[in-house]
Amino acid sequence: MRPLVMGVLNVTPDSFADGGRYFDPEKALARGLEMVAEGADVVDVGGESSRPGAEPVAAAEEHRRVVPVIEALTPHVRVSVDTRKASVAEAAVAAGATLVNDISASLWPVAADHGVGWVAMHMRGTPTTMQDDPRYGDVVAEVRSFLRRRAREAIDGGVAEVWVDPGIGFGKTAAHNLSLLHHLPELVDDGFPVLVGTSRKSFLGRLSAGPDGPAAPVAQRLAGSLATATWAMAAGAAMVRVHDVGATVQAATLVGAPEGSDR
Ligand code: HH2
Repeated sequence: MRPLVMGVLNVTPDSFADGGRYFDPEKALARGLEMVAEGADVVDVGGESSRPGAEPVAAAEEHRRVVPVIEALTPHVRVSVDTRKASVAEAAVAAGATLVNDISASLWPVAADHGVGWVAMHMRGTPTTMQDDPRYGDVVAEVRSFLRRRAREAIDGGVAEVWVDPGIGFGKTAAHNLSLLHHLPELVDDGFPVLVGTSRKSFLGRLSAGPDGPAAPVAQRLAGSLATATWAMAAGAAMVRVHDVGATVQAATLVGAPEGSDR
Protein backbone atom coordinates (compact mmCIF):
# COMPACT_ATOMS: atom_id res chain seq x y z
CA MET A 1 0.00 0.00 0.00
CA ARG A 2 1.26 3.49 -0.76
CA PRO A 3 1.86 6.04 1.98
CA LEU A 4 -1.18 8.21 2.70
CA VAL A 5 -1.58 11.81 1.62
CA MET A 6 -3.24 14.36 3.91
CA GLY A 7 -4.39 17.48 2.04
CA VAL A 8 -4.14 20.83 3.84
CA LEU A 9 -7.31 22.94 3.93
CA ASN A 10 -6.85 26.19 5.83
CA VAL A 11 -10.12 28.02 6.48
CA THR A 12 -8.14 31.06 7.61
CA PRO A 13 -7.38 34.57 6.36
CA ASP A 14 -3.68 34.38 7.27
CA SER A 15 -2.08 30.94 6.71
CA PHE A 16 1.43 31.25 5.30
CA ALA A 17 0.84 29.39 2.02
CA ASP A 18 -2.85 29.62 1.22
CA GLY A 19 -4.19 32.25 3.67
CA GLY A 20 -7.46 33.80 2.50
CA ARG A 21 -7.92 31.52 -0.51
CA TYR A 22 -10.35 29.19 1.26
CA PHE A 23 -11.67 31.44 4.02
CA ASP A 24 -15.07 31.43 2.35
CA PRO A 25 -16.79 28.10 3.32
CA GLU A 26 -17.98 27.44 -0.25
CA LYS A 27 -14.46 27.90 -1.60
CA ALA A 28 -13.13 25.68 1.17
CA LEU A 29 -15.60 22.93 0.29
CA ALA A 30 -14.74 23.20 -3.41
CA ARG A 31 -11.01 22.94 -2.63
CA GLY A 32 -11.66 19.98 -0.31
CA LEU A 33 -13.57 18.14 -3.05
CA GLU A 34 -10.83 18.98 -5.52
CA MET A 35 -8.27 17.39 -3.20
CA VAL A 36 -10.50 14.29 -2.93
CA ALA A 37 -10.54 14.09 -6.75
CA GLU A 38 -6.75 14.41 -6.71
CA GLY A 39 -6.51 11.36 -4.43
CA ALA A 40 -6.27 12.79 -0.89
CA ASP A 41 -6.75 10.09 1.75
CA VAL A 42 -7.47 12.62 4.50
CA VAL A 43 -8.39 16.32 4.35
CA ASP A 44 -7.02 18.33 7.28
CA VAL A 45 -9.28 21.27 8.10
CA GLY A 46 -7.77 24.08 10.17
CA GLY A 47 -9.20 27.38 11.40
CA GLU A 48 -6.14 28.86 13.10
CA SER A 49 -2.80 29.56 11.44
CA SER A 50 0.23 28.18 13.27
CA ARG A 51 2.79 29.98 11.11
CA PRO A 52 5.66 31.58 13.03
CA GLY A 53 4.43 34.74 14.74
CA ALA A 54 0.71 33.87 14.38
CA GLU A 55 -1.66 35.23 17.02
CA PRO A 56 -4.19 32.83 18.58
CA VAL A 57 -7.79 32.77 17.33
CA ALA A 58 -10.74 32.68 19.81
CA ALA A 59 -12.38 29.25 20.14
CA ALA A 60 -15.81 30.51 18.99
CA GLU A 61 -14.30 31.95 15.81
CA GLU A 62 -12.25 28.82 15.07
CA HIS A 63 -15.36 26.71 15.63
CA ARG A 64 -17.38 28.92 13.26
CA ARG A 65 -14.71 28.52 10.57
CA VAL A 66 -14.18 24.75 10.64
CA VAL A 67 -17.48 23.07 11.61
CA PRO A 68 -19.55 23.78 8.45
CA VAL A 69 -16.65 22.75 6.20
CA ILE A 70 -16.11 19.51 8.13
CA GLU A 71 -19.84 18.68 8.00
CA ALA A 72 -19.88 19.18 4.24
CA LEU A 73 -16.72 17.16 3.58
CA THR A 74 -17.19 14.10 5.80
CA PRO A 75 -19.51 12.25 3.39
CA HIS A 76 -16.70 12.37 0.81
CA VAL A 77 -13.43 11.74 2.66
CA ARG A 78 -11.82 11.12 6.03
CA VAL A 79 -11.49 14.50 7.75
CA SER A 80 -9.01 15.54 10.40
CA VAL A 81 -9.19 18.76 12.39
CA ASP A 82 -6.03 20.79 12.88
CA THR A 83 -6.52 22.45 16.26
CA ARG A 84 -4.91 23.08 19.65
CA LYS A 85 -8.25 23.55 21.45
CA ALA A 86 -10.23 20.75 23.10
CA SER A 87 -13.57 22.50 22.50
CA VAL A 88 -12.86 22.87 18.77
CA ALA A 89 -11.71 19.25 18.55
CA GLU A 90 -14.94 18.13 20.28
CA ALA A 91 -17.10 20.16 17.89
CA ALA A 92 -15.14 18.90 14.88
CA VAL A 93 -15.57 15.28 15.94
CA ALA A 94 -19.30 15.87 16.47
CA ALA A 95 -19.36 17.25 12.90
CA GLY A 96 -17.73 14.07 11.55
CA ALA A 97 -13.94 14.43 11.86
CA THR A 98 -12.30 11.13 12.86
CA LEU A 99 -8.73 12.32 13.44
CA VAL A 100 -7.51 15.10 15.76
CA ASN A 101 -4.34 16.66 14.33
CA ASP A 102 -2.90 18.27 17.41
CA ILE A 103 0.15 20.53 17.16
CA SER A 104 0.04 20.96 20.95
CA ALA A 105 0.27 17.16 21.50
CA SER A 106 -2.10 17.50 24.46
CA LEU A 107 -5.61 16.63 23.24
CA TRP A 108 -5.52 12.83 23.43
CA PRO A 109 -8.34 12.75 26.05
CA VAL A 110 -10.73 14.08 23.38
CA ALA A 111 -9.68 11.27 21.04
CA ALA A 112 -10.04 8.72 23.86
CA ASP A 113 -13.51 9.96 24.81
CA HIS A 114 -14.82 9.79 21.25
CA GLY A 115 -12.95 6.80 19.82
CA VAL A 116 -11.14 8.76 17.10
CA GLY A 117 -7.50 8.94 16.02
CA TRP A 118 -4.92 11.43 17.29
CA VAL A 119 -1.76 12.98 15.88
CA ALA A 120 0.83 14.14 18.42
CA MET A 121 3.11 16.76 16.88
CA HIS A 122 6.29 18.09 18.45
CA MET A 123 6.48 21.87 18.88
CA ARG A 124 8.92 23.97 20.91
CA GLY A 125 6.98 26.87 22.53
CA THR A 126 3.98 28.38 20.75
CA PRO A 127 3.60 29.62 17.16
CA THR A 128 3.84 33.24 18.33
CA THR A 129 7.43 32.84 19.59
CA MET A 130 8.65 29.41 18.48
CA GLN A 131 11.14 30.68 15.89
CA ASP A 132 12.89 33.05 18.34
CA ASP A 133 16.29 31.31 18.43
CA PRO A 134 15.27 27.65 18.95
CA ARG A 135 18.02 25.51 20.52
CA TYR A 136 18.39 21.83 21.34
CA GLY A 137 21.17 19.66 22.76
CA ASP A 138 20.18 16.82 20.41
CA VAL A 139 17.09 17.68 18.40
CA VAL A 140 16.47 14.13 17.17
CA ALA A 141 16.71 12.54 20.62
CA GLU A 142 14.57 15.25 22.25
CA VAL A 143 11.81 15.07 19.63
CA ARG A 144 11.78 11.26 19.72
CA SER A 145 11.57 10.99 23.47
CA PHE A 146 8.84 13.66 23.67
CA LEU A 147 6.74 11.88 21.03
CA ARG A 148 7.28 8.44 22.57
CA ARG A 149 6.12 9.74 25.94
CA ARG A 150 3.01 11.43 24.58
CA ALA A 151 2.10 8.49 22.33
CA ARG A 152 2.39 5.98 25.19
CA GLU A 153 0.32 8.22 27.45
CA ALA A 154 -2.42 8.32 24.78
CA ILE A 155 -2.35 4.57 24.21
CA ASP A 156 -2.53 3.93 27.96
CA GLY A 157 -5.43 6.41 28.04
CA GLY A 158 -7.36 4.36 25.50
CA VAL A 159 -6.60 5.95 22.10
CA ALA A 160 -6.39 3.15 19.52
CA GLU A 161 -4.92 5.16 16.62
CA VAL A 162 -1.91 7.31 17.54
CA TRP A 163 0.31 9.09 15.00
CA VAL A 164 3.51 10.98 15.73
CA ASP A 165 4.87 13.97 13.79
CA PRO A 166 8.29 15.62 14.32
CA GLY A 167 6.78 19.07 13.68
CA ILE A 168 8.99 20.37 10.88
CA GLY A 169 9.38 24.15 11.29
CA PHE A 170 7.78 24.32 14.75
CA GLY A 171 10.51 25.83 16.90
CA LYS A 172 13.25 24.52 14.60
CA THR A 173 15.92 25.98 12.36
CA ALA A 174 16.56 24.69 8.83
CA ALA A 175 19.41 22.60 10.28
CA HIS A 176 17.08 21.08 12.90
CA ASN A 177 14.54 20.25 10.17
CA LEU A 178 17.24 18.58 8.09
CA SER A 179 18.46 16.52 11.05
CA LEU A 180 14.92 15.31 11.67
CA LEU A 181 14.57 14.27 8.02
CA HIS A 182 17.96 12.52 8.00
CA HIS A 183 17.05 10.61 11.17
CA LEU A 184 13.41 9.87 10.33
CA PRO A 185 14.02 6.08 10.19
CA GLU A 186 14.78 6.21 13.93
CA LEU A 187 11.42 7.83 14.65
CA VAL A 188 9.76 5.25 12.39
CA ASP A 189 11.53 2.51 14.39
CA ASP A 190 9.81 3.69 17.56
CA GLY A 191 6.76 1.89 16.17
CA PHE A 192 4.09 4.57 15.85
CA PRO A 193 2.91 5.59 12.37
CA VAL A 194 4.74 8.78 11.38
CA LEU A 195 3.21 11.85 9.73
CA VAL A 196 5.50 14.51 8.22
CA GLY A 197 4.61 18.02 7.03
CA THR A 198 7.23 19.93 5.05
CA SER A 199 4.91 21.40 2.43
CA ARG A 200 5.93 24.88 1.23
CA LYS A 201 7.73 25.65 4.50
CA SER A 202 10.34 28.40 4.49
CA PHE A 203 13.40 26.16 5.07
CA LEU A 204 12.73 24.65 1.62
CA GLY A 205 13.05 28.08 0.05
CA ARG A 206 16.38 28.67 1.77
CA LEU A 207 17.98 25.24 1.35
CA SER A 208 16.98 24.76 -2.30
CA ALA A 209 18.57 28.13 -3.20
CA GLY A 210 22.07 26.98 -2.20
CA PRO A 211 24.47 29.14 -0.18
CA ASP A 212 24.27 32.30 -2.32
CA GLY A 213 20.92 32.29 -4.14
CA PRO A 214 17.83 34.18 -2.96
CA ALA A 215 15.37 32.05 -0.97
CA ALA A 216 12.50 30.74 -3.09
CA PRO A 217 9.17 32.40 -2.27
CA VAL A 218 6.25 30.24 -1.19
CA ALA A 219 4.88 29.89 -4.73
CA GLN A 220 8.16 28.34 -5.89
CA ARG A 221 8.49 25.60 -3.30
CA LEU A 222 6.72 22.74 -5.12
CA ALA A 223 9.96 20.98 -6.04
CA GLY A 224 11.27 21.22 -2.48
CA SER A 225 7.91 20.10 -1.10
CA LEU A 226 7.81 17.04 -3.36
CA ALA A 227 11.47 16.21 -2.76
CA THR A 228 11.07 16.25 1.02
CA ALA A 229 7.69 14.47 0.99
CA THR A 230 9.26 11.74 -1.17
CA TRP A 231 12.29 11.62 1.13
CA ALA A 232 10.02 11.24 4.17
CA MET A 233 7.93 8.52 2.54
CA ALA A 234 11.02 6.60 1.40
CA ALA A 235 12.32 6.83 4.99
CA GLY A 236 9.13 5.20 6.25
CA ALA A 237 6.62 8.00 6.92
CA ALA A 238 3.14 6.49 6.62
CA MET A 239 1.50 9.82 5.75
CA VAL A 240 2.58 13.24 4.47
CA ARG A 241 0.68 16.51 4.97
CA VAL A 242 0.72 18.62 1.80
CA HIS A 243 -0.88 21.48 -0.13
CA ASP A 244 -0.09 19.99 -3.57
CA VAL A 245 -2.13 16.81 -3.37
CA GLY A 246 -2.17 15.53 -6.97
CA ALA A 247 1.59 15.66 -7.45
CA THR A 248 2.22 14.12 -4.02
CA VAL A 249 -0.21 11.26 -4.67
CA GLN A 250 1.86 10.44 -7.78
CA ALA A 251 5.03 10.49 -5.70
CA ALA A 252 3.38 8.31 -3.01
CA THR A 253 2.24 5.83 -5.65
CA LEU A 254 5.82 5.50 -6.90
CA VAL A 255 7.28 5.14 -3.41
CA GLY A 256 4.65 2.49 -2.67
CA ALA A 257 5.05 0.53 -5.91
CA PRO A 258 6.19 -2.99 -5.08
CA GLU A 259 9.37 -4.28 -6.68
CA GLY A 260 8.52 -5.96 -9.96
CA SER A 261 5.56 -3.67 -10.79
CA ASP A 262 5.50 -2.67 -14.42
CA ARG A 263 2.44 -0.47 -14.40
N1 HH2 B 1 2.18 22.18 9.80
C1 HH2 B 1 1.31 23.21 9.80
C2 HH2 B 1 0.06 23.07 10.42
N2 HH2 B 1 -0.31 21.91 11.00
N3 HH2 B 1 0.16 19.67 11.54
C3 HH2 B 1 0.99 18.63 11.53
N4 HH2 B 1 0.62 17.46 12.09
N5 HH2 B 1 2.24 18.71 10.98
C4 HH2 B 1 2.68 19.86 10.39
O1 HH2 B 1 3.85 19.88 9.91
C5 HH2 B 1 1.81 21.00 10.38
C6 HH2 B 1 0.53 20.86 10.97
C7 HH2 B 1 1.68 24.50 9.16
O2 HH2 B 1 1.27 24.55 7.82
P1 HH2 B 1 -0.09 25.23 7.25
O3 HH2 B 1 -1.31 24.61 7.85
O4 HH2 B 1 -0.04 25.20 5.78
O5 HH2 B 1 0.02 26.76 7.64
P2 HH2 B 1 -0.66 27.65 8.76
O6 HH2 B 1 -0.28 27.07 10.06
O7 HH2 B 1 -0.10 29.03 8.51
O8 HH2 B 1 -2.15 27.59 8.57
